[in-house]
This record gives sequence, structure tokens and C-alpha cells, in this order.
Amino acid sequence: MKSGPDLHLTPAVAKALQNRQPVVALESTIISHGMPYPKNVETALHVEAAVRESGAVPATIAVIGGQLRAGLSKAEIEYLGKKGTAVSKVSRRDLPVLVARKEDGATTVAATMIIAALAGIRVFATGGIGGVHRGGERTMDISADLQELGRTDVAVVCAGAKSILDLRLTLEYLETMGVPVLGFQTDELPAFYTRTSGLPVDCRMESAVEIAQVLRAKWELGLNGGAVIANPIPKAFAMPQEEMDRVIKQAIAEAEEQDIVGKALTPFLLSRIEQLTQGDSLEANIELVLNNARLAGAIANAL
Ligand code: PSU
Ligand code: MN
Repeated sequence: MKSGPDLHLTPAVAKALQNRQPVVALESTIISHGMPYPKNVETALHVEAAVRESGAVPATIAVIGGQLRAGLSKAEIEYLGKKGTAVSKVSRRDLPVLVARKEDGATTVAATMIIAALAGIRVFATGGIGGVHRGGERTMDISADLQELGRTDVAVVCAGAKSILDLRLTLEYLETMGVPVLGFQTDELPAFYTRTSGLPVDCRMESAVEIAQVLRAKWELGLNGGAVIANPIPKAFAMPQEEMDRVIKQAIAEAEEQDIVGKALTPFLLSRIEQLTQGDSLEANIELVLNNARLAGAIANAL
């Protein structure tokens, strides 16, 4: 008996892939768990528009009724955004359960990469990736995103990672997994809200074409796995580092006090940071995702 994954593409995505036109994958946990309603829905639609303006087709990825979806309708994006954290957050380990039970889920970077790769999409834009949490050497809280980057052939355009994580350990883990970390017009890993982290990327890239050449070389060599394309937040929207350091410290302390662990930790920290900065961080978050969508579009075009 032969059976494939229950993968469903919208007609626009299917047509673009068939004609070898550029497609950019987008994740859905950022919609349900990463931002509050209604800004999350508004942003998801603006990000799709930004991908279209760059000449690529957007494919927002999620699990709906147990179906793996590449491309969502407006109504489906609205549904995930409105339901918020009541939707399951789906990483690699959660996918089979949702498929078997025919349930809905919002996909993390890891699960989005898996579905993108199944569909044949090679470029994916988001805000920030998961990583090794602070104290990870003790708690072993290491996002499944990092293992996925080590095995699944999708390039992830992001603004680095938030310093809710231990960025030094995150880079060490990516090195171990053989994941290139390419800085777009920067020598440093950006720290999401800020353009710098004090930590170097592996290699600075000047253009989308140069990035596409590295990706092509990687995959032609049979080196499985993804790449991190680190794109700093535009200067005009960067946040003051001292303020973010203070807010992140407080959010982490509260999570420890309340014993928040496992998959609930990252969403808890994200929402506390947003509350503690009175929404300023949300605006920065929106702008950096749009910026990443445009770069991903350019890379997909170049590929
Ligand atoms: N970091 C952000 N915004 C996000 C996430 C992380 O700045 O929305 C989401 C992404 O979906 C990412 C996931 O894949 O959280 C990582 O969760 P965890 O740390 O539980 O692996
Ligand atoms: Mn975790």
C-alpha cells in the first residue's frame, strides 16, 4: 500500500512551484503565539503582500484539520490569529498527532521547514528562530528548530534570535549541526530587536545573489540541511539594547518563578516582553518580519 503525506497546496502555490517560479514559505506560530490579535492577522497579510511585491508567491504554512497546508486563505489566517494560543503550537514531534487526529495546528520554524521541504519550497521568512535557552546547559531546553536546520533543506531568513536565548550556545549548536549562519550585510549575528549581539556570523554576504550561490553550492554538494540567513532589523526600528536587556531579564525571572517550561516557555517570554515594552517591541517585530520577507523574496528570485 502506497500513501504519501496529506499535503495540500493552494492553486497559486502549486502553479508557481510547477513553473519553477519563486515561492517563500511563512510560519504560523508567529501568528498564533508570537503576536496578539488583531495585529497578528494584519501582519501576516502584510507579510504575504511584501513577498508578492518582491516577485515571489507567499505560502503561509499550517496544519488544518490534519492536512499539511502550504498556502492559507485569508479566512484561515484570521482563524489562527483569533484563536491565538488556543491553537496547538506544532513542532516536529507534534505533527504526527495532529495529522492522525485531524486537528489544527500552527507550525513553528521546525514544522514549517518540514512542510516547506515536502512541498519543494526552499526559502522561508520569519522573525526569529528558536535556539538554546539561557541555562540550556542545565535545563537542556534547546529548540527543535536547531536540529531541523541541521537536516532539512530550507533556508530560513530571520533577524537572528532574541536574547531570551543564549546566543553564544545557539551558534555553537548550529556549528555542530553544520548549519551555515550567513549575515546579510553584517558581520555580527543580529539579536532580533537590536542589530548587534557582539557575536560573529560565519560569513558576511553582500547580496541575495551571493546567498543563493552559497545555498545552491550547499545542496549540490549533497550537504543536507538548512541555513540561517541573518538579516538585521532596519536601523530606524531597532530598540535600545539596555531596555531590552532589562525587560528580557525580568521576563525570564518571572518564567522561572512560575515554573514555565517546555513548549510554553517561548510564547510566555514573547508576550511578557511585548507587555513590558508597552507594545514598542511589537512594532519592531512587525518591521523586521516585513524586512525578512523582502530579502527572502529576493533570495527565492535569485535561486
Ligand atoms: N522566536 C520569536 N518569535 C516566535 C518564535 C520564536 O522571536 O514567534 C516561535 C517560532 O515559531 C519558533 C518557536 O519556531 O517560537 C520556537 O519555540 P521553541 O523555543 O519552543 O522551540
Ligand atoms: Mn524548548
